[in-house]
Amino acid sequence: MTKRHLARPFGALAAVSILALTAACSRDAADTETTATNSAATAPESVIEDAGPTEADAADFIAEVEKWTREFGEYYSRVAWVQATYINYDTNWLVTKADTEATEKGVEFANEAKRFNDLDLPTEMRRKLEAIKLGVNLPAPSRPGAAAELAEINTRMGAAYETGKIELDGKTVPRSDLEVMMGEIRDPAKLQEIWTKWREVPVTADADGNTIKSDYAKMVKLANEGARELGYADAGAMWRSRYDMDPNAFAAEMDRLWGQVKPLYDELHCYVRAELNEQYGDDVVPLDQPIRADLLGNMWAQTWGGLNDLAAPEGASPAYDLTDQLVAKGYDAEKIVKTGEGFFSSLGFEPLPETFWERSMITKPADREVACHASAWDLDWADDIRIKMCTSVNADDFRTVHHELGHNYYQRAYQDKSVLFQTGANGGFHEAIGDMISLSITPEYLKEIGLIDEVPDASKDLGLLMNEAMEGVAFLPFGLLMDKWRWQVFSGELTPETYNEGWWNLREEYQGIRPPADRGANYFDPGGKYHIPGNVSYERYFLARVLQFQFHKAACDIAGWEGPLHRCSVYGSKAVGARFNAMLEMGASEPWPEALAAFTGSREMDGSAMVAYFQPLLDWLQEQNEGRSCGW
Ligand code: X8Z
Ligand code: ZN
Repeated sequence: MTKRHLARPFGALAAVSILALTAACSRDAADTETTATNSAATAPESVIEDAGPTEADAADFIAEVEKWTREFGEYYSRVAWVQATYINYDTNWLVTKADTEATEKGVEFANEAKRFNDLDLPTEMRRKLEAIKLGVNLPAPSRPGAAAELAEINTRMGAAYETGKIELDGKTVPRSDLEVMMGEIRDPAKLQEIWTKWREVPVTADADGNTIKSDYAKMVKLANEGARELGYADAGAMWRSRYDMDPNAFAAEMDRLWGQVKPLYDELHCYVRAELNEQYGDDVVPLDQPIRADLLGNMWAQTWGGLNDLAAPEGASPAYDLTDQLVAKGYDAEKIVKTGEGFFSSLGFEPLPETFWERSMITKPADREVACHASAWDLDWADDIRIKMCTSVNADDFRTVHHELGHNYYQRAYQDKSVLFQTGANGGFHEAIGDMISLSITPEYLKEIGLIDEVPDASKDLGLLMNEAMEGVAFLPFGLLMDKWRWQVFSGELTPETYNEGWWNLREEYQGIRPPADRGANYFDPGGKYHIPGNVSYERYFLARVLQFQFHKAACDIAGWEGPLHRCSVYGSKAVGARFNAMLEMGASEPWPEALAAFTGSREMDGSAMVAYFQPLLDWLQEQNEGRSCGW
């Protein structure tokens, strides 16, 4: 698995990780205790026995880690890129090997960083040492062979997820097609069939008898052992430690934010359940039960845009369908990406480099297995930025392209920082950049770029807000529970026997949904979501949903917008671009509240901008739901 600082695809295949990467030049674990840094060897103090490490030792150590990270990180990223865009025996072998080395080195450095725990150091050095300690996404124990075992498991899980075959009506159907079908089909039996088949993959054994489920349990054991060696309670606590605050305080912060936005979700759930009840009747959608997960227009019921037609407030449909418009105006995948680039250019960002267009994978190749889950990459800590997507011409992918480009522009903005700081202020920031831009894709903007011919008037506002809510509001509890589940797994509260039960308990409690049929303990339904076998933490997306609206509001204020937030587009605002860039170029060099303040003036993540954005819809939903018995 990967190092946070190593390879840096955002949202990429498991093996690779997310943040930036790891550490420095080589030495194996056994040497760590005895090998002094260069300065220790030359500085007079270091010859005195028992003298503790000095600031100069720490500086040398950090420089070593930075150098190794820069060099190995680029190598690792290129190996990971080749594997993600051409999955086969050999590329899996290569990525496993690189991953093993990255983990071994990262763990070694993380352990070594602890030597400086008691030294009084300048803030920036202390921050770099903390980054080194947290640099491994999933730490392996340092005993020989453990990193290789963990890397093998993770490569196998990731590849099994991406290449798992699903047959429908006697034909193997590409996974991305199945995802689209979940938003289009309205036959409950067919939906249930696709939903169920998708979830056979995590429990289907390979030739050696491994399943995603059995591998997941092995991964948990190893990663926990590794995390404990590094001084964390478990791997979940390690993941929660990346937020410049105590891991328990971070969990409480997530709950606080959820409390702010939950009223939006509760009203939306109540309304959508009633609409589904009208469509399918009491037997399929009883009004006092959680909603059947396969009916919500999405493979994971995480966003509900597939049901926009069904949810549209009467008389307030936006009068255009972005998917239809993209098709009607002859867009292809590349033109969608060009359009996204155009938005960033309008804010004053430099155009994407030529190499982006030469090296990105924008559509699904016909002749090989690839990891279709969208991701954005920075391969050389500089300008070799790319996206990897199996783009379809539809509104969903229009949004996802902006999301991915947000990662790329962030990566480019902080490229002059130390490699240890070349990541988001926190994980939520990285996911929120392109999403903030998406909120500026208003009808006015679409007209300006020629995608629609007429701007719907204010009588369509509720329809526009509803579409946005089916995306952003619907997502909130899913964004929250993914890692609640993982935290329970890593802490041992859930075991392989209770993985699935624990999953559905959370799905019911937070989302108010239920499986279409009983799911026994033998299933592993969380494994049907990319980020679980991929070991990509998910709290970042929940935070991004909140930050996205907070950023949007700040941007609209900077642009001097005075109308309703959902009609604000900051397209073309150089003032917004400049302030935005001030936050982006900081990377993780300062605690995230400083970055947040640089753009928004606030030092707290805050759900109130999201609530303000949706206020007119919330009022309307409350009226609609009057007399209904909401909840489950
Ligand atoms: O995984 C992603 C991105 C890559 S970072 C496409 N997202 C989450 C998901 O698909 O589940 C974006 C929204 C949530
Ligand atoms: Zn992302």
